[in-house]
Amino acid sequence: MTRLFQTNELRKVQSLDGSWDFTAVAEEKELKLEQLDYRYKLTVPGCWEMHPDFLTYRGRGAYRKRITIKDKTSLRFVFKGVSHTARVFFDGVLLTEHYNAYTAFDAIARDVEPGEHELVVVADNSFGEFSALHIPNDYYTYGGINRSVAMEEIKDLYLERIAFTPIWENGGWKAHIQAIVRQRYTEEQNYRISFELCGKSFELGEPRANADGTTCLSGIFVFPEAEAWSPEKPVLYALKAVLSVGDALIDDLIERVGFRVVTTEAGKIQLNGKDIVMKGVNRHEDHPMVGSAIPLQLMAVDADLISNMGCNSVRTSHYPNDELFLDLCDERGILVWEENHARGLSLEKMQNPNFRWQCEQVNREMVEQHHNHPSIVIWAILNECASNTLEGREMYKEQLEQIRALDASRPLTFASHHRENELCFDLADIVSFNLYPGWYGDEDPGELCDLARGWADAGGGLGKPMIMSEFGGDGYYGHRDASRVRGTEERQADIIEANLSAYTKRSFLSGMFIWQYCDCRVTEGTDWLITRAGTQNSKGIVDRYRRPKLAYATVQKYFK
Ligand code: ADA
Repeated sequence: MTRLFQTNELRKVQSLDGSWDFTAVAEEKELKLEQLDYRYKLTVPGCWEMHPDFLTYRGRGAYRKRITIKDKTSLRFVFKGVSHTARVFFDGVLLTEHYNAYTAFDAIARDVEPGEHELVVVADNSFGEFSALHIPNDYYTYGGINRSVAMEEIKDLYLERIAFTPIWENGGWKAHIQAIVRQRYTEEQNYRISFELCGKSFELGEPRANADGTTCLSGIFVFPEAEAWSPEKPVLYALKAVLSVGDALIDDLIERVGFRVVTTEAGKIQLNGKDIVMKGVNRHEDHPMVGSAIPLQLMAVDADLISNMGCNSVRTSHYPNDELFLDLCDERGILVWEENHARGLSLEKMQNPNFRWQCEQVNREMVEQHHNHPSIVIWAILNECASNTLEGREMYKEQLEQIRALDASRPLTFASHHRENELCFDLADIVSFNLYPGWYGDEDPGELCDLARGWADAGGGLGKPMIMSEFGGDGYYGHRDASRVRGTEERQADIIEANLSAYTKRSFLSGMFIWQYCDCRVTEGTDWLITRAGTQNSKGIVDRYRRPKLAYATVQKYFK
């Protein structure tokens, strides 16, 4: 299942989730698909680390699915996430390659004859020079097809995407609606797209094809009947688009949208004109039994626990999330800070020749693919990277400008740990600090937060909203001790108490995100970060199995 709502009524869509054939692919071997011996069955979505033979396997793995086609057609395979590099073959022919576990991509096979065919996905989760973003880190890069796969039947002309941007003007709702159409041949085509939204029907203007086969049609429409989306009342609407040529209906696409606007003014963040304070947690997609391939049921458990703690927000640290989770947030009115994929990259790591294109791609895919989620109120980039250097600043600038050009309707930020040495506050709309008073230092959280406001004001962030994007401390589940020493649940609860009591009193804060929602697996290694006890980051308010620690009640006390 890829979404929580029906995405098409006309286009034929079939889920390819289920059981796939699998084999590891030896590193030294040149890839010869026909020689692979698929000895295993793995589930898709899934991570191969969940199989007893691949618990810590890092390398390549091939997944195979046999597909039977009745009538000649063109097939579009949509992969919501393959970790971390994918090569997709159809009947032995390479269709596409994609890097990054956390964004979707497609692969198209044209004019497929009736009969049996073979889809093979070679996934690779190895670390090395090629991979600038997936590196040994304080979370785990699993291997496999970790999100859903769908197979669609498409025509020569099809709707690739719809972008919906709500506008509040003169006391009423409007929306800027864009349709991106792909066509196989670049000659001019006569077609039209009719839309339905909020009981209103409308059409988009004259199509003109670009050389690459895409056309973007756009218009602004008013919706007098629309009700606003808000955390208190998350009203969602189906936006239906149908593409036709003459009388023939060719293709369709349904999106789910909400009317809301996000602004930043006078040092605060506003949702529909009202100041908000984001009270949330940082969440990794991780669980001992499924790795990063979190099923819907477990996502709902996460959303329930997050809400039950009293949170109104979640930060998708440190990568774009599975859309099913974003769909849940849309439905439940949970505010989302979504960020691109990067954690703690030094300047040297940012100088990897693949860093820029890999960031450009993940930024574009994140913003285009998740544009219509009303729950996403902030886009962010590059958690704790080299924003304290001039060369790093250039890359922050480039990426923030790229995102702003793709979507100017949401404020931008990045989480910084550089304190008074931060050089990029002027580039963002919101200033955000990762500080760990009580854990990595013994400062008083309130005094440190006031100092941080000063660093922001002096460093280009004057008049901008401020968020404490990370704070917390380790607490090993079940390790309780009256001494309240570091690592006990008691000490963790004390740290959370001290931080929340300071931040909830400070009216200049527009948000606070606890590090972190659940404990997560980290890469095993000898670097200081990844020598963490139990090979896990234990700052979760719940443990990896979602069992609440003592700090859970502390969070409720402040957030509920
Ligand atoms: C950083 C980082 C997190 C996590 C945290 C910690 O601030 O952004 O990913 O590693 O520290 O637990 O130390």
